[in-house]
Amino acid sequence: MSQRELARLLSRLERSPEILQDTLAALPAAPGPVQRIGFTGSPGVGKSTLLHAVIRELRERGERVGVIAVDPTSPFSGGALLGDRLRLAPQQDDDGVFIRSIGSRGSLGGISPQASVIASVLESAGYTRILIETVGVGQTGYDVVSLADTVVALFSPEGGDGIQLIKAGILELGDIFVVNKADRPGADTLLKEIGYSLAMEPPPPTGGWQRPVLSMIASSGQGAAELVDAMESHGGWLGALPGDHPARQRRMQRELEFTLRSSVGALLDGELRGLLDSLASDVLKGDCGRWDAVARLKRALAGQLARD
Ligand SMILES: Nc1nc2c(ncn2[C@@H]2O[C@H](COP(=O)(O)OP(=O)(O)O)[C@@H](O)[C@H]2O)c(=O)[nH]1
Ligand SMILES: [Mg+2]
Repeated sequence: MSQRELARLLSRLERSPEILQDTLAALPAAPGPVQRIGFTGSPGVGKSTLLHAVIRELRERGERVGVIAVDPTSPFSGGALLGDRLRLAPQQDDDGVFIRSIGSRGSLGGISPQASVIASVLESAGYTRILIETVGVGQTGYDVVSLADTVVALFSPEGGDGIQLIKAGILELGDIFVVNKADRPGADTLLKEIGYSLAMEPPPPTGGWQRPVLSMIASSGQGAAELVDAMESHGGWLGALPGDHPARQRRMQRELEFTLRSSVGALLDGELRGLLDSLASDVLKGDCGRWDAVARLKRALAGQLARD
């Protein structure tokens, strides 16, 4: 499938969700092993810059790369400024790189389901590495990372990230940790802090993977090869595990859970919004009890979910 055909197929799926199931079921299986890699970190930490360096490295290694950008401020996103377009230009001309961005809500029943659909389509079309850029934990990007086989968590000495680390739950989520902007003061300290925090944590229940903490200067590409090495190692480690290994079970369970949560959230924001609003008024007017309102919402939700 050419890039243009791919883009057209994805747009058609976004416009006509009713053809989704059949279209996905009819897609040929991915021709070989694929890996979904999620990149998460606060805005400004350098995710987009780092992705460019990673794309370049993966292309040099012969991989075909799909990019799904969820961060609305990302230069990959639609409506990018001219400067960003220029920055992206060489890679946009490359047939081995396909970039798709998702608006802040996602048009296929939420961001996660939409990202999941795009990833499946790209994998079927022979893209072997799917990079997912999202904003930091606690924002919309969090659940999207749960689609990833490998999670790269980014930090920078500029962000004051050190203290936030543990609260954010990212220690549990990340498979590879990157301190970006190693050219800035404080990078070494942050690197050590993350190392200590990981060492203090009880080992993750999934075990067996030593989570590396890498330092990088995304803007110059320094450290990109080491990061891609780590990504490949993690993919290899995960791929070699049996399907019933806890690490794979947890990943799949997380993906299914967040995809469902995302679908429900999208329904509450979309089709069920009107009902929600009118029930709220009814409760306030005393026409309906709150638990009755919740019960009616649940029934409507179940109906909508069954129709999807
Ligand atoms: N000094 C320095 N600046 C960087 C580095 N990586 C990215 N930046 C800059 O940090 C800013 C935010 O980068 P961006 O990739 O858009 O971050 P995102 O919001 O996480 O996607 C940009 O001005 C980049 O040029 C780095 O390694 N060192
Ligand atoms: Mg970005």
